[in-house]
Amino acid sequence: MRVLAVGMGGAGSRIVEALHNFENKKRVTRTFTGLAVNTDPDVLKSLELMPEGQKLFFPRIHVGPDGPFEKGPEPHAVTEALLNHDTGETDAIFLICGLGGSSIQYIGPLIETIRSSVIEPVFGIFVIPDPKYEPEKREKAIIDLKKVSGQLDGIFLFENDLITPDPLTIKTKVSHSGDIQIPFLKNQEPNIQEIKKEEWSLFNIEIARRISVILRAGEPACESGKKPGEVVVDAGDIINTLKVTGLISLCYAREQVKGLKSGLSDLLSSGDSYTNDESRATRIMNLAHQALHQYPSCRFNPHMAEKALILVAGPPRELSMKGYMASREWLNRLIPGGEIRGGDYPVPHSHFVAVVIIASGFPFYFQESEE
Ligand SMILES: Nc1nc2c(ncn2[C@@H]2O[C@H](COP(=O)(O)OP(=O)(O)OP(=O)(O)O)[C@@H](O)[C@H]2O)c(=O)[nH]1
Ligand SMILES: [Mg+2]
Repeated sequence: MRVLAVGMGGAGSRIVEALHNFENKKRVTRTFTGLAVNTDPDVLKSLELMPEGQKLFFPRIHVGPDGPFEKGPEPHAVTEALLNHDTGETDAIFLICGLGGSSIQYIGPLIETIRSSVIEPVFGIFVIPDPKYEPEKREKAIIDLKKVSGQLDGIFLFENDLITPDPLTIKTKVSHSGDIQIPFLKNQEPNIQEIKKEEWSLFNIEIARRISVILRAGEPACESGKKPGEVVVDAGDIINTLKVTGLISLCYAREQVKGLKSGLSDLLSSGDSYTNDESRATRIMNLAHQALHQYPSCRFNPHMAEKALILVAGPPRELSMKGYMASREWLNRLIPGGEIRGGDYPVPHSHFVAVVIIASGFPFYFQESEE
């Protein structure tokens, strides 16, 4: 599935960079091209791995005949820059932004301009501030969300207080950069000042990991030279799941495949699995439960979701049709809307089995209690 994206503001720009890095690392067909748009030149400068041509700076304050006035990114200029990257194969546009900050105000006019130029669906990927660190920003975030929700085809929500950096990512980061502070993993009073570049980057890696896997799974296998799954998920399945009036939670759990070491996977690729079919199926069921109940990207009540898509990814010999079918049936019972899609996504050299569940079409839980 091919996506063009605009990341607006601090969070948006950094998440676009994280997605850009995933895309480059995986070296498959291009699924993601993003622009980082900002009124703060320092944020753009900090995106070391993004190509300069994909960073757009707009001054916040302009000076007119009647004196200085505030004006953010110019929607037509952003749309034009975005469409310069359109290869004619774009399936959707993603707009990425942290709610509660100042950049979300520029998203409304941008959506209108993009919609007047393209027919592809436009989805939001929005971050909600952690209430422990930024209670006021979170309140503003909810107001922001209500303002833009009617304009988009669907909104992925990532609540920062639910994001748990993967222990393996932390290990790698620590070994590369020495001693890093991770306040949210320690029992200490949270302090926004302490969430600095390294910590945001761990959050953004988790967001990018989840988005990136659904984009790659929605790409025809023949294009990347891989074998397709038994039940193929295509871009249409993903887009139909994302097109909802309510919100979208991207739930994700993964487990490292034991006994696999680098290089060994190639030798074993035609061999047997380390586990029997029963335990492979059980592992997938467990991961599906964990994804939905422990690792959703935002809080939601599954009984209020309208649609879902379940994707089982990993080395082919570790996947199990039995596990996939059982998980899908479980999801079907749980989600009364009953519009369930799914499939498997073989990733031959992966060291992980992962289950991704996209649950969509539910109201934000504040609305349930407040309205
Ligand atoms: N996950 C994640 N969240 C972030 C990141 N940066 C900021 N946030 C959150 O997003 C909210 C909005 O922050 P920014 O995106 O920096 O805000 P902005 O739109 O640039 O506006 P300003 O407040 O004027 O800088 C913050 O309150 C944080 O909770 C990031 O890199 N990753
Ligand atoms: Mg900013």
